[in-house]
Amino acid sequence: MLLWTFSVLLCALSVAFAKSRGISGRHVLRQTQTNGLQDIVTWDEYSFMINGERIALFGGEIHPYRMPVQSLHLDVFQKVKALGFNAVSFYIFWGILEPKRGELSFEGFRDLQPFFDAAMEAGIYLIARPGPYINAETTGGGFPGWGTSVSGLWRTSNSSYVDAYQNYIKTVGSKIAENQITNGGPVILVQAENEYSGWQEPYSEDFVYESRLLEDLRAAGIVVPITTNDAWPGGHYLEVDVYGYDSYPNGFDCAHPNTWLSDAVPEYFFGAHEGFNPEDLNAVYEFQGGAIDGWGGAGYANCAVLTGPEFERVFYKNEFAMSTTMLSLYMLYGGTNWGGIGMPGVYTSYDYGSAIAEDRTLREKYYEIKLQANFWAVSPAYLTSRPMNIFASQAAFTGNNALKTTQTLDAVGNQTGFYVVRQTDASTNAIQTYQLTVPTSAGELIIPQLEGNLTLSGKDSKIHVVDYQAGSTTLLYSTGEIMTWATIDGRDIILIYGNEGEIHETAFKFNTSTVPSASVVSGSGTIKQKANGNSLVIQYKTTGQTVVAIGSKALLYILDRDNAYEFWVLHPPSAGPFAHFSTENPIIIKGGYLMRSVFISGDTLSVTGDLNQTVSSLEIIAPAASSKVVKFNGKPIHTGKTAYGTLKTTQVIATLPSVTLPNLSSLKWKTADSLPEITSQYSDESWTVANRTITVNLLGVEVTANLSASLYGYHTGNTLWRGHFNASGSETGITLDVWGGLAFGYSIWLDSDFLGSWEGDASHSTFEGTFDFPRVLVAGSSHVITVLQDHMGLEENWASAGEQFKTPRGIVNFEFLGSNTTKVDVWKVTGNLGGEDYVDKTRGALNEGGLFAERQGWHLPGFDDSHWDTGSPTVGISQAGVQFYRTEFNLNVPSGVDYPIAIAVSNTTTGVHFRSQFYVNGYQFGKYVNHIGPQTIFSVPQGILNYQGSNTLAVSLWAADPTGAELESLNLQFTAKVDSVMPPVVNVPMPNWTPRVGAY
Ligand code: IPT
Repeated sequence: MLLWTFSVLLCALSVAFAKSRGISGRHVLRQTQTNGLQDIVTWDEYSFMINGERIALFGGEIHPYRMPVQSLHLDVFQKVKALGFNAVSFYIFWGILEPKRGELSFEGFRDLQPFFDAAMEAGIYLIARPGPYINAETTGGGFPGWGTSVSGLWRTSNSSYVDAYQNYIKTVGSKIAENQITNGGPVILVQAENEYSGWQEPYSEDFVYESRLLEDLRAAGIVVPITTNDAWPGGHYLEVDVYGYDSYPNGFDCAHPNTWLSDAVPEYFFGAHEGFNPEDLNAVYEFQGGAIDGWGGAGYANCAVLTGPEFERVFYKNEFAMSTTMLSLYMLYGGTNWGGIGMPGVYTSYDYGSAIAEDRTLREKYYEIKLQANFWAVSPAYLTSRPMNIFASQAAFTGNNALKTTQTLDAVGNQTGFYVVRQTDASTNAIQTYQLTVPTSAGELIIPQLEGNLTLSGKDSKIHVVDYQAGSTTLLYSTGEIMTWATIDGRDIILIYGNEGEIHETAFKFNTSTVPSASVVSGSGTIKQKANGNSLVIQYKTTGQTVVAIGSKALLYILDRDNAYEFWVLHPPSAGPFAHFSTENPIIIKGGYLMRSVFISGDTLSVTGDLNQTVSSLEIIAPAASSKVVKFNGKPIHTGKTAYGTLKTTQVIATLPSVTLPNLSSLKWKTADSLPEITSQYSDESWTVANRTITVNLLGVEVTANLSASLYGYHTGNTLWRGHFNASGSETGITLDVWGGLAFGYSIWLDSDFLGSWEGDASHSTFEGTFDFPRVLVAGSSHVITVLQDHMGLEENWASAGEQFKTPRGIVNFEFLGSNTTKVDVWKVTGNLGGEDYVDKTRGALNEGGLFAERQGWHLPGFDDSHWDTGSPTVGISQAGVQFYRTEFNLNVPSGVDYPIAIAVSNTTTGVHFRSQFYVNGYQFGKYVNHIGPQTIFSVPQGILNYQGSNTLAVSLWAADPTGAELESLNLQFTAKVDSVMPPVVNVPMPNWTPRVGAY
C-alpha cells in the first residue's frame, strides 16, 4: 500500500514537473542518467548513450526459438545490419526452457549463446526480454505447461507464482548477464515482464510484483538499464529505468490490407511520454512491423501489404516526428511456430509479413526501411530533437488542411529542423499539392522557391530538412528526402530521393555570396538552378539516377525510390571485440540483392554480398586509396571510373545453378495405421489415469475440470482420451464438450465404431457435440469411448492476475444420452510419450504430440518401416482415422547459394476435413488443416533439411470424415534463389530413432 501510494505520488509529481519545465526548460541539456550500476549504457531525455555517445536504437524483434538452426542467426543479423539498424530485441521462452519444473535446459537449439555471439559478430546490440511472461503468440504466452497446475494468481506478487519463476529468472538472468555490454557482450537493455498493462478484475497493477521482478533481475546480475513495454502509453510499471510502450496502429486485419482508418496515425504519444517519463527518452519497444494472421486468415502476403512500404513511410516517419530515439519493430524476422510453439489462433508460419520473410528473403518493406534507417543514422541533430507542434500539425507550414506537418527541431544544436508531412486523413489516396513555409537560417522561406508545388500522393509521408549538415555541406533545405550522406576523399556525397517523377528542391548554403554552380555529371535528368544570396537553389525531378556536382565539394545523387532502394551503406570493422559496431568510414555501394560487409586492407577493398540476378554491376563510392583493388566475394573484380570519379564494376555475375528437387509423388512411401487405439486388441494399460481436478477462474467464470490434459503433464500436440464404461443398454449416444483452442477439432469412436467429428473452424476454441451410437449396447457389456482431439496450444495470459493460460485442454463435460445412470468408470489420457519427461531431448518438449506414431517415434529418421505397406499421403485413406506416412529423399544443393525450400500442399478439394502434420528429419515443421487454412506453403529452413544428403519426411493424416481423406498434392519447392555468401549452415542434430521402451 505504501509503495502504491508512493508510486502514484511519484507519477503525479513527474507530471507536474514536466508541466513546469516548459519549452525553454527542454533546451537545457540534462545530466546524463545512469542506474548507478554501470556507466556504459546511460540516457537522458533525448536518447540512450553508449560509452557516452548518443545513439538512436533502431531495430526489430527476432525470436531465437522460432529459428532452431542457430547457424542461420548470423545471416539474419547481417540482413538487419545491412538495412541500417543497430539493435535487435528478443523474447526468451520460459516454457520451452523449463518444460518440467526444476529442469531447465539450454541444450542444443535452446542455447542462447549462439544468438548472442551472432549479434556480436554482426555488430547488433541486443535487448533481452525474458518475461517471465512474453505473450508473443506462444503457447501459454511463454509460461510453462506445468504452471497451469500451480494455483495462485500469475503475474502478481502471489508467492506461488513468484516461487515458480525463480529458477528460470535466476538461470536465464545470469546467462543474459554474462552477455551484457559491461562484460563485453551485445546486451544493452533488459525488459522486465511484457505489457504489464491490464489486469483481470478486481485486480490492479501489482507494484510489489514489479519491484520484486526488478530485484530478481538485479540479483541475477543484470546491471544494464531495465525497461518495460506498456501496451500503450499508459504509465504502468514506471519503476523501471527507462519506461516505454508498444503500438500497433494499423491493426491486424490482413484481409483488408489497403484499408486504413482515417485517424490511424497516433499523434499523442509524445505528449503521453512527456506525461510519464519526461526525464527519459521517448522509447517505443514494440512498434508494428507486420501483423499476426490466424487460422482461416488472409495469409501473410496480405499482412505484408497492410504493413508495407506505404505504412512504413507514413507510420514510421510519424514516430520519428515524435523524437522516438528507441524504436523496435515487431517483428523484423518472424520465423516459424514449429512443433507446439504457437498459441491457439496462429498457424505454423510466423512470417508476420515482416521486412525479412520467413524464408529469410527480403521484402520491398526491407528496402523502404533501409532508406529511413540510413537517414537517421547520419542525422545526429535528430538525437536531441523535440516535436514542437504535435497537437497543431494540421495545415501547419503548408496552409493546406488536408495535410499535417510536424516540426521537429534540434533542441540542443538549435540549427536543424525536420518537417514531417503526411495526409490529415490517413485513409485517402488523394494527391495533395503544397508549398512549405518554414523558418530557416536565411529567414522564412516559401518552398519551392523556383517554381511550382510539392506533391504528396496518397498514403505517403516525407521528411523535409532545414539547415541540415552533411559533412561540410549545409543544406539550407531539401524537400527531396535524404537517404544518406558521407564525406569520402574530401567530397560530400549526398543521396536524395523521391517518388518517380516528383518535383523537389534542394538549397545549399555557403559562407559567401560567391556560390558555386551545379552541373549534371551523369544521367538524363535536368536541373533548374538559381543563386540566391548565399545559397544555391536547385530544382529537379526524381527520375532514375542523375548525379549533380555542386562545385567541387559535393556530389548529389538524385534518385527515384527504386534507384534509392539499391544503395547500401557499410562500415569496415574497426579493431577489438566491438569491431563490427563501427559506424565510421562509410562505403556506399549501389547494386546487388544484399551487401553484407566491407573490409579494407591497404589498398584493397573487399566487399561481400548476395546477388539474385544473373548479371549486375556495382557502383562503389569508397576512398580511392583503399579501393585500388576491389574484391567481391573474395575475387578481384574489374572496376572502371564513372565520369564523376566513383568506381563502377562490370563483371559481377551471379551463379544460380539449377537444382532439381525430388518429386515427392514419385518417391517410395511407406504407411501404417496410427490409430490402433480403436482396435479391440489395444491396451491402454500404460496410459495415465485421469483422476485429478482443477478449478480455474476464466474471466470471472469458474470452470472445474478433471479431464484437462495439462493436469497429467501433457501440454502440447494431439491428445487422446479413453473412457471405459458399462452399458445400461439404453444409451443412444453421447454429448461431449471438448476444449482445444481455436481451429481445434476432435473425432470420437465407440469401441471401433466411428461416431463422428467436430472438424473445427477458425472461430471455435471449444465445441459441444452430440454423437449417436450406431447400435444398441447390451446391458452390462463394457465399452470404451476414444476421443482424439487437437491441442492448439495453451491460451495466452495477457490480463495479469487472470488464469486464462490455465484454460483446460480436454473434455470439460460429457453426458450419455438415453441413460442417466451410465458412468465412466475410468478415464485415461495420453499426450506425448513421457509427458513432462519427454523423450526427445534434442528436439525439445514441444515437438511431439500424442499420436500413436509420435509416441512410437515413427516421425524420426532411421525408423525401420520396411515391414510397412506401401502407400502415400496423396492416396490417403477411405475412412475416418489417422494414417502415417514416411519417405526418404536426397538433396544436393551446392554451397554458395541460398535456395530456401518449402513443403507445398494444394487445397482445391473442397469440403474434405483433415489435418496433417509434416515432420522433417523428426522436426515438426507444419500443421495443415485442410478446411481452415490458410497456410499451404510450409517453409523448412536449411539445417532442418539436410541440403547435402538424406532426409526423412513423415506425414500424419487425420481424416475427420467417414469417407476419409488424402492430400491432393505434396511437393517440395524453392521459394527463392539467391547467390549468397551467407555464413555456412550447420545442420541441427537429427538423432535417429531408437527403441522407445514402454511406448504404448
Ligand atoms: C503485443 C505483445 O507484446 C507481443 O508479445 C505480441 O503478442 C504482439 O502484441 C502482437 O503480435 S500485445 C499488443 C498487440 C496489445
